[in-house]
Amino acid sequence: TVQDLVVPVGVTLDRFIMHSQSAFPYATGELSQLLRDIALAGKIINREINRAGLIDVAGGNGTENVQGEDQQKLDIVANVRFIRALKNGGEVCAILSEEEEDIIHTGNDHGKYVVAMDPLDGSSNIDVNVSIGSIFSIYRRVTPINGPASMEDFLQGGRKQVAAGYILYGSSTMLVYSTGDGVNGFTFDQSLGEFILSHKNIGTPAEGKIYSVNEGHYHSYPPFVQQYVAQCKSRNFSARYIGSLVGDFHRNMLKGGIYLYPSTKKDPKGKLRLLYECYPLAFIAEKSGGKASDGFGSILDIVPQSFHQRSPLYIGSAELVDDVVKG
Ligand code: AHM
Ligand code: MG
Repeated sequence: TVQDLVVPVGVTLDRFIMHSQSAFPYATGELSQLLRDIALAGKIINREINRAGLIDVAGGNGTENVQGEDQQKLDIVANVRFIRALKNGGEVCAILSEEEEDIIHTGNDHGKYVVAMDPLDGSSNIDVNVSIGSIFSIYRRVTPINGPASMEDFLQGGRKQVAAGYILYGSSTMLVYSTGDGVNGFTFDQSLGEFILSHKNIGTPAEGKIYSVNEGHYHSYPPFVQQYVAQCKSRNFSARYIGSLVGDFHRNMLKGGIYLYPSTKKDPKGKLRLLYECYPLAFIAEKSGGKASDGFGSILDIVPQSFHQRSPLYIGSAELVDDVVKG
């Protein structure tokens, strides 16, 4: 398996992917190429984010950037960059994005994969220089090759993901992903322009002392969540909430903790989107030894109905998620 390979910390993402592929003698390399395309999109978005504060400054000379494109908000920029990287890569026949109502056909009808993504998550943090992330979820298509992809390719359910992950634009930029066999994290080395394996085979602590929830909405949460939050306080947990799912999830995965986005009176089904926020992070959580629940069962077992459907999310260290769900 991938985890049995002797790949030392410090190798580049490309080398890691090459090694991983050699562990599966029949792998054709298309998924590997797709992961490289996503890494490329991450690098490009990282570059845009890094000079985000200067966009208005540069915009003073006109409304177009150097490529002659209109200056746009970062989430739109990220969406365009992601789609372009996946189109050019050739492995993906269709994309579902938080930014667009319908699926986007890439024109690569021979592509074997579809990708659901949130190109830039953490909207309240985008314009204020706080951590944000990109999230992606990959399926092997079920519709016949050489024809157009359709809805059923995206509504296969969380257990059918062949790979999922995220890019965190934080104090450093990281790509974290799993192809189903362990979770690995790569830190972007700006000077080399490469993602470097820095967090090998990540395992989530079974317990933890951090809880991440928007407590401003406390009075609008269901009673079992209110009780759990009260329990966190009586156990002297630390409250940590960035308001960027990727950042909050990543911290809790490494340190031990739980992230909660319950149903509220305003959003009875929760706020987060099942296909490109909950599923991919639930996949990473489970593959790193953690759990993800909607309050009833595993997020990955929810049968999807529509592209942009929402779900409550309780995710992180296994024992903490169990505590919420047991009530
Ligand atoms: P977005 O897709 O509009 O960015 O919303 C998702 C984000 C998550 O990253 C974050 O955890 C959550 O919304 C924060 O919501 P709230 O401001 O209600 O606490
Ligand atoms: Mg989002």
